[in-house]
Amino acid sequence: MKTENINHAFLDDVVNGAQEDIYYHLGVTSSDPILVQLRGVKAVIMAGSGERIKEFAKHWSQLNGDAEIVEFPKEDRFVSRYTAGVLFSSHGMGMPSASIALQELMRMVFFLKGGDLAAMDEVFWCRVGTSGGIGYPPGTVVVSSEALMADLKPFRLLKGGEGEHWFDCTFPADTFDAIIAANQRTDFTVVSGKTVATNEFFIEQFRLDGALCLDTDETKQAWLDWLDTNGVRNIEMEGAMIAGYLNWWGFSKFAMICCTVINRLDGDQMTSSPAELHKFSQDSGVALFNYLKASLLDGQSRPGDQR
Ligand code: R2B
Ligand code: URA
Repeated sequence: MKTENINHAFLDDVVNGAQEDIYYHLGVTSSDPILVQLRGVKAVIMAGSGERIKEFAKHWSQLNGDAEIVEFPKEDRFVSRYTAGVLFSSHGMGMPSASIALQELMRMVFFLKGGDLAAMDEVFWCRVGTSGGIGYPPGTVVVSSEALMADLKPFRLLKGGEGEHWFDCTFPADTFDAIIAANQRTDFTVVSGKTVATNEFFIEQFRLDGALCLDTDETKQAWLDWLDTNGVRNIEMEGAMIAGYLNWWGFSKFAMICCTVINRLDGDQMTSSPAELHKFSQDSGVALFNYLKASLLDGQSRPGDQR
């Protein structure tokens, strides 16, 4: 862990009880009794939708002998559940929304682990989501090796008038390799590659079907070709920030697993049926749970198992 990048000035007082931390958007505080049950957290799983989080928690509970599911009381911003060592939380859509969820989850993990950096570094983080693929049929699962912004540069934030703060957006290779190894026998294709994370679904993804359109077939194709040539396999809206923040604290195990719901070389609109979309979305969950089973359920693990 990179202790110099952790906000000890605020967080150490939360651990020693001098300061209560209010995880406002998650709807709990560091003195909330429900957090006592979360101290054994081994993994934090994020997904865009709250419904997905509820399904994931139910599934992980079932795989763990119907372990108790702790429900966070507030659900109007994010939905969070904890069961059998895994904290599941939704993050909404886009980097601004997801950054709020992630910062509160990072603060919470610091508190839950009592500021013990070695214990924190044991925690696995993962976003599971959807994406637009480049050159792969819908339903392909992409495990990200690196995430970049729409200009193929890493995630950065504005620092007022002083310029920008840049982040390292690589994903740890050991982790994405282990996820792929745990998914050798699936009925869907799993690949690794770079991901572009945009701040906009239409304009920044060069769609021609937005209410606002700044592009033509030619400029869109040129952008997609440029991404393809640079090893980008899919496009979504959170990965660069997530990798950037987790690298900033120095976590060593984190990943992003996204199914593709469209091949952007074929079009902009989602033409897959609801049943197909459901299967795609289930498959990224299967890929996650195959890894969680292999890494957390020790002797009982059966990598490659399907749900
Ligand atoms: C993928 O899908 C969402 C947009 O439809 C967005 O949250 C993302 O990253
Ligand atoms: N999510 C995105 O951000 N883009 C897509 O094309 C599909 C899902």
